[in-house]
Amino acid sequence: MLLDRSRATSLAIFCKVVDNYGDIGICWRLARQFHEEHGIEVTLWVDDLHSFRRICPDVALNVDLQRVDHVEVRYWRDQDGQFAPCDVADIVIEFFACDIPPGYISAMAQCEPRPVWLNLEGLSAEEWVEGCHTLPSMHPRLPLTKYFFFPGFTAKTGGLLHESSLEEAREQFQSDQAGMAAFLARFGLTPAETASLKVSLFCYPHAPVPLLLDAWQGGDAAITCLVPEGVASDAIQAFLGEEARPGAARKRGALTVRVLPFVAQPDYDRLLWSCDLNFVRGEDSFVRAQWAERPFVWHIYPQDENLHHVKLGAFLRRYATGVESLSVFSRVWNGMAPDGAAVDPDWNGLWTELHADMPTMLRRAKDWKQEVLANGDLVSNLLNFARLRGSEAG
Ligand code: TRH
Repeated sequence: MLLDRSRATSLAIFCKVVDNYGDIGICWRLARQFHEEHGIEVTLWVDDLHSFRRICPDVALNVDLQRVDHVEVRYWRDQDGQFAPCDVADIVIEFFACDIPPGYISAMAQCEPRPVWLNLEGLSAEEWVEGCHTLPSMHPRLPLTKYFFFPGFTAKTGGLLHESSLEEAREQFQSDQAGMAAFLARFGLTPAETASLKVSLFCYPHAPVPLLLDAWQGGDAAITCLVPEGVASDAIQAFLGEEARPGAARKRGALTVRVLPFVAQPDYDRLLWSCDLNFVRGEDSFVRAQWAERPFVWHIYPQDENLHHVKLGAFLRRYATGVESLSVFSRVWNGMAPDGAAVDPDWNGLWTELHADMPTMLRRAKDWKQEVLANGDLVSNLLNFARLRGSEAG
């Protein structure tokens, strides 16, 4: 019986965890959304169940095959040579150009019709992305074509991961002050901390956290900084004067620092929705902060030869229009001198400017969200593309 790939009903995602939680964080969101919103049978191949379990505590370790939230999760270790055409999904996604098992590729080549094979790339606001989005690449030996699929911020890209139920959930949460206070109280926040300016802090270890904490401590505004365990540990430990474990907290001057446990993904969204300002990093928390409709500052994942500075600049040119203080603050936060010159940043000044611009940042956050959501969501865009390619092949 010939399969009809234009009505694709199954999908495989291959995820290699290079670092941290973003790779699996994104793949897990993709997997759930394909199933929940489009009824697709999803198999998620992942090579690191420990990272996965941090963001999704239902995941069991050292299990080859498990079902989590209706997604088949396969522990990807050495399964090459074990694949037949019947194992191949209608749509195959390799995440961030990870090399999927050669045996799976051979099985794909034996399928009739062939699956739609996509390489889902990393997110960037750079202009070249539009020219590369959906470009095909022929396999050198086998009758297979792989397509590059780029998430992005414009209509000529694949858009961003965004669940259809997200807006309603966020609006409901943010309009329920008592519920939000109860959520924060779970982490030990006192009423005074809940009433203060709440900042969540998620960044890489090289961020200049001690300097920012100094500025906050000596400032006028009461600030509560919520830091997930394991983030900026040295700086947080120095501030606390004790180990930065969940529950640890200390007030100095205007600043209270409180260490939070690393929570499951849905609670991390709620944390972003609860705070007045979010410091986020990488790719996935960066996108979630955009959906929170709250001001945010991005710590970008570092790359060789400071390539990430180019990416940061590209994003700020699109996002920080009309909010110069955010642009300057973000560059300095990421180790980038504002005009390419070496600077000894004045963190009090940077913070004062950013703080004063927070109402403008809030308005920008709302407008930006409407702008990027007009491009559709990544999962729907990807499925439409795959089904179109599938109908051409069939
Ligand atoms: O963890 P990251 O640094 O991941 C990075 C980036 O994705 C980067 O682009 C990639 O190349 C590199 O990994 C390999 O930051 P990111 O992308 O924000 O992912 C964090 C994930 O962790 C995200 O899904 C949110 C989730 N999270 C929780 O579930 N609970 C928490 O308490 C926190 C702080 C995060």
